[in-house]
Amino acid sequence: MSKADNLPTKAGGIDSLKSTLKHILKSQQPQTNLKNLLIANKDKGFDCPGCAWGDNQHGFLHFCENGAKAIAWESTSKTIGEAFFAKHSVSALLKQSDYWLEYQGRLAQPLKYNSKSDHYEPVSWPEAFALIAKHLNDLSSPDEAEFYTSGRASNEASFLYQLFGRLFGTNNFPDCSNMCHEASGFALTKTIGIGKGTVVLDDFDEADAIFVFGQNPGTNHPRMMNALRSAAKKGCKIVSFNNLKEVALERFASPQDPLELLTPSATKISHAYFTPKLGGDMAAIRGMVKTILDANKIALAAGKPQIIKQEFIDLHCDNFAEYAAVVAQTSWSKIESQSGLTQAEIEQAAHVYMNSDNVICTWAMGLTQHKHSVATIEELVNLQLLRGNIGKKGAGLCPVRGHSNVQGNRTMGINEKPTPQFLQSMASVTKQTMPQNTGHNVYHALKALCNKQSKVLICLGGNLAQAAADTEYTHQAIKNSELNVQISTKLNRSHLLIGKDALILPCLGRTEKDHQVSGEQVITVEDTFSMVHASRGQVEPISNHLLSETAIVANIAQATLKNSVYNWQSFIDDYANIRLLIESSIPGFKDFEEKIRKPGGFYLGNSAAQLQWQTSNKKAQFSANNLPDKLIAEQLASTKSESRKELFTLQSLRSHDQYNTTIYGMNDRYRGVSNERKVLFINEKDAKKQKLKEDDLVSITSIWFDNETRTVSDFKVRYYDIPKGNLAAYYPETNPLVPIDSIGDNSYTPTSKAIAVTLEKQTNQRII
Ligand SMILES: Nc1nc2c(c(=O)[nH]1)N[C@H]1C(S)=C(S)[C@@H](COP(=O)(O)OP(=O)(O)OC[C@H]3O[C@@H](n4cnc5c(=O)[nH]c(N)nc54)[C@H](O)[C@@H]3O)O[C@H]1N2
Ligand SMILES: Nc1nc2c(c(=O)[nH]1)N[C@H]1C(S)=C(S)[C@@H](COP(=O)(O)OP(=O)(O)OC[C@H]3O[C@@H](n4cnc5c(=O)[nH]c(N)nc54)[C@H](O)[C@@H]3O)O[C@H]1N2
Ligand SMILES: [Mo]
Repeated sequence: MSKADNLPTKAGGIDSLKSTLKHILKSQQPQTNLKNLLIANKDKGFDCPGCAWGDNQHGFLHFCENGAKAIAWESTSKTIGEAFFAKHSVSALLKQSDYWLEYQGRLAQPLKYNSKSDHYEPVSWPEAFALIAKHLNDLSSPDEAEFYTSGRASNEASFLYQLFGRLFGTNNFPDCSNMCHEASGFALTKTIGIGKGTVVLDDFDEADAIFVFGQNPGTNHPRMMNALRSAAKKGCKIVSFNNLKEVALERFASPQDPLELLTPSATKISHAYFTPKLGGDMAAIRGMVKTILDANKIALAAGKPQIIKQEFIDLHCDNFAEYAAVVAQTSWSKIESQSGLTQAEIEQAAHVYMNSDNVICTWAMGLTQHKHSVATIEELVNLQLLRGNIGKKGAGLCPVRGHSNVQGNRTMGINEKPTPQFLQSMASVTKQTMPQNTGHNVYHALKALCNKQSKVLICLGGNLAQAAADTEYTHQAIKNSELNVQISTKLNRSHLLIGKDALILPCLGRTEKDHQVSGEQVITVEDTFSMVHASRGQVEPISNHLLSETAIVANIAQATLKNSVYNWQSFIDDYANIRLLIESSIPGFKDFEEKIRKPGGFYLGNSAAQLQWQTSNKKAQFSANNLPDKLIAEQLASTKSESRKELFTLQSLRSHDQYNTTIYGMNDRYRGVSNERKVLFINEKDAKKQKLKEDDLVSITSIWFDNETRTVSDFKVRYYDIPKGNLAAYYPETNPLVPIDSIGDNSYTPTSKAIAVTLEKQTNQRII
C-alpha cells in the first residue's frame, strides 16, 4: 500500500481543533493565547496576522487553526536578547535550521553586529538610528538604498515608511507582493483599471458558481472555507482547478458545526474538480471560452438568446473582436496538451459557467507564480467579461491575498512603480518634490545589491533571505550590503547575512498593546475585500525594549532627514496624526478616524465593481494573448541538449504547518505527511519510470539557460495523485532551485510554480 492511500478524507473537524490546542500549548502561554483567540478579528480586538481574508462579524469565534498557529507563534513567553547573542556567534547561528532560529523566542532588544567578535551586541535605540542615518546620508544617491516591506506592517507604519523613503529620494520599495500577487495587480490594472479584487465577502452568499484556481484555502485561508462551505450548502456550484487534489476543496468539516466536528460527516465542497498541468490554467480557461463562444454561435444561428452578454460587452468593453479571433485560432489539440485536461472536462467546466448567472473566480499562487501569469489572469478577466460577471452581486474577480495587510501596504504607496497621480498627491501634500523614476522591485533590488550598486538594505518585516528565489544568489546579494537593517519580531536567516554593519530592531507584534504618550494606539489594515478596519493589541509587550514599527520608522526618518518638514515625533505620539496625513493624500480615506471607530471598519470602494473602468480608454479590456508557445520545461527540453534526463516541472508550495518561511511544525496533515519537510510528491508511474520507490532519497537539480548548478538533496519520494510530468515540494526548501532570472513576464515574480528539474536517485543516506 502506498502512503498516499492514508490521506484524510476530510479537512477541518476535530483534528483542526486538536491542532489548534497543541500549538496554543506549545506557545507556553495558553491562557494569554486563548484570550487572544477569543478577540481575534473581532471589533475591539486585533486583526489576525494569519491571512488577508475578510470577516463579516457574524458568529462567536473568528479565528481558524492556522490563524491560531500564527498568534501562538507571535505570542510566546520566550525572549532572546543580550545573553542569547553573547552565547551564539553569527557563524554558529548560521549553522542552525530556520525552524530552530525562529523558535528561540521573540527578539527583545535592539542589537548591532560587531564584526570583531562576530556577535550581535546590545545597542541603544538612538545609536541604532544614528548608524542608519549615517549610512543613508553617506550614499552617493538615494537609489542606493532598498526599502523592503513584508505584508504585515500596518497602514500607519507603511505610509510613514514610503513617505520617508520618498522624502529621502527613492522609489526603491521592493515588497513581498513582488513574489506573490504582482501578476494579479498588473493584469487587473491593465484590464479593469484597478489592481484589486472586485468582490466583497457577502458576494460569496449570492454566487451561483465559484471557480477556485490554483489555491489551497484549507491551509492558507481556512476562514475562506466557511464561505465556500456555506455557498456549497446553498447549492452554489464550486469548481476547483488545482494541480493537486487538496482535501479541503473536496470535503470540509466546520469545527464550529457540532455534527461535523464530532462525526465523520463533512460538507462536499467541489461540484467538479480538475487537475490541470502546472501552468495549464490559461489553456484551460481558453478552452472554456472557446466552448462558450461556439455555443453562442449555435444559439445565435438557432435564433435563441445569446450566451455571452452582448450588451455588457458593447457598453463596457474594448477589443472583443480581436480576442474572439485569437480564441477561434486556438486549437483544441493545443488547449488539451497545454492544460493536461481533455476537451470533455473543459466543456464540463464551461457548462457550469454558462449555466450560472453569477460567478466569482478566486485565485492565488497557482496562477501568479508562472512565466505567463499576467496573461493567465488576463484570460480569467476575459472569461468574466464575456458574461458580465463583474460589477454585480454574487460575481467578480477575487485574487485572494496572502499577508494580512499586503493589500493595505500597496494602497499606502509601497510600490516601486507609483502612479503619477499618487506622486502628485504626495508632492502637493508634502510640498516637496517626489522621485519620479521607477524604483526597484525584489528582482531589481537583489540584482542591485549583488553588483554592489545598492548598499543599504532595510527590511520592514519578512525574511527576504529565505523568501526570495535562488537562495545562494539572494544570500550573496544581502551579504554584499554595507548595512543590513531588519525590523522584526523573530530571528531568521535574513539577520545573519552580513556584509559590514547590521542591526536587529525588535518590534511589537499585532497581538501586543501599543502604548504611546497620547494613550494606547490602534493601527489599521485592509483585507482582501478592500475593507479597512482597526486593530488593537491585547497583551502587554513581551519586553520593555520594543518599539512599534511605526515608531521605528518615524525615528529613522527623524534621524536621517535634515530640516524635515515634519515633526516625526508627533506621528509617534498619536497615530491619528498619521491618519490625518493619509486622509489628505490617498483617495477613499475621508473621515478616516471616525470611520474606523465603526464595527467592521469601512469599504474603500472599487471602481470596477461600480462598472467604472479607469483604463486609458475608460473601457474594460479584452486581452488577445496567444497561449505560450511552450511552457518552461518544454522550452528547456528543446534547447538544452545536455539534459538527456527526463525534465519535470516542479511547484514549490506551503505545508499545513508553516507560514511562508516560518515553520510551525513538520507535519502536513492534509497531504498525509508527518515529521518530514523534505518530501517530493511524484506521480507513481513517473517514479517507477525513474526507478524510484517511496522513501528513496533523491537530489533535485533545476535546469536553466545559464551555467549555474542548482541542486537540493535528501528529498524523500512520496507517490501522490499529481499529473504526470509534474512534481511538488515545499517552499522555502526548494528556493535554491528557482533561477533568479526565471521570472514572470511583466510581473518579475519568481516562477515558483514552474521550475524545470531533473531527478537523481541518491545512493547515500541522509546526513543528519
Ligand atoms: N497557514 C498559512 N496561511 C497562509 C500562508 C502560509 O504560508 N501559511 N501564506 C500566505 C501568503 S503570503 C499567501 S500568498 C497565500 C498563499 O496561498 P496559496 O496560493 O493557497 O499557497 P500555496 O501553498 O503556494 O498553494 C498553491 C496552490 O496552488 C496549486 N497549484 C500550484 N501550481 C498550480 C497551477 O499551475 N495550476 C493550478 N490550477 N494549481 C496550481 C497547488 O497545488 C496549491 O494547492 O497564503 C497566505 N496564508
Ligand atoms: N519558492 C517559493 N518562494 C516563495 C513563495 C512560494 O510559494 N514559493 N511565496 C512567496 C510569497 S507569496 C510571499 S508573500 C513571500 C513571503 O515573504 P516574506 O513576507 O518576506 O516572508 P515571511 O516568511 O512571511 O516573513 C517572516 C518573518 O517576518 C517577521 N515578522 C513576523 N511578524 C512580524 C511583524 O508583525 N512585524 C515585523 N516587522 N516582522 C514580523 C518575522 O521575523 C519572521 O521571521 O515569499 C515568497 N516566496
Ligand atoms: Mo504571499
